[in-house]
Amino acid sequence: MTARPRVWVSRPTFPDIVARLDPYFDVVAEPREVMFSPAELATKIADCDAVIVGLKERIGAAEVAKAPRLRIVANLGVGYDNLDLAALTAAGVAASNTAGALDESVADFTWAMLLGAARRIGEAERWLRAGQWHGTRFTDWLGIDVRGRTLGILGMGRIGQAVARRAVGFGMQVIYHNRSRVPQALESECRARWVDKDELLRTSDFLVLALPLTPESRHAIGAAELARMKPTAVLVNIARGGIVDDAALAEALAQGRLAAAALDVFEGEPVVNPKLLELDNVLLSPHIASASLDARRGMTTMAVDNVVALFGHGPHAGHPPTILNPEVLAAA
Ligand code: 8YV
Repeated sequence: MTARPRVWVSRPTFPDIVARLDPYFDVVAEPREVMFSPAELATKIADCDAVIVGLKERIGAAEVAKAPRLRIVANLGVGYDNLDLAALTAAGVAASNTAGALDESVADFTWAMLLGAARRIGEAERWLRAGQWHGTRFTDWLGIDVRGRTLGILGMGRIGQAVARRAVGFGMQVIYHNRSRVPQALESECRARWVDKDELLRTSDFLVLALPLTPESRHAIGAAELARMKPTAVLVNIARGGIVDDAALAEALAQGRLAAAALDVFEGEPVVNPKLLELDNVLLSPHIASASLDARRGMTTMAVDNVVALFGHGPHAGHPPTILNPEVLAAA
């Protein structure tokens, strides 16, 4: 009897969804959240035909060289800066992400953070819990309204678009910067206008970052960009740590050159720049924008679907739904 293909799942997800692999594969699912060293990771994937991994697992040329049977890396996330896609493609290994499974949930969370920063919710809650509420004056806790203001979006992919759609209900104008323009119907639906990056920085009252981390987008918002923003503006990063120069941001916030920030992602996370932690005008969350039950279950389903389909099973047999390097399938 030929051995069944082997799948490694790098973190505990939803056992009922992962169980859909059982009819076709031998599955090894990690019972605990573990941060694997590169050597441990290489050992884990060495004899696998497929792996389902998260952003903490960095897979590139060195790892695939040690995994001769590997056919697919299914990433539990829409961003895939943890994968060296060129190296995977060169080795004939397919890669998939979870585009479409989390966009709406991340967009909801983006608005929670944007409004939370604008209306100082984190700061007010800390103050209340510290037992400092002995009364408030009429002019205490003044925040910033969103209505009538301009929302800027850097990176108008699926998440950026979902954020833009919600802006209509808040009565905002939307401007965006992206390599390519979105379809005109969507621009009209969201009253969105393409602008160059300079106009985006200078005009936005709220600037949401929704672009992938690539060598080109690293520090897309650094000291020079922050200096071009309005001192009354609020910056929201739900994209990736590294897109913002966190040290430059902390300085701008401390000096009142930017009104506030809301950050779900950080350079070097889970370590957060201590200067950010000292500031009241920044709302912080631990990279949880996709952490709704529906989104995380949807992401797991999508990763499983990609693996099952690549091996010719299930409803998408032969056509994994969210492959990042389809040229690998064409060559197979
Ligand atoms: C993570 C994310 O995948 O989709 C992405 O790119 O950053 C998140 O959804 C999630 O935090 C699990 O690591």
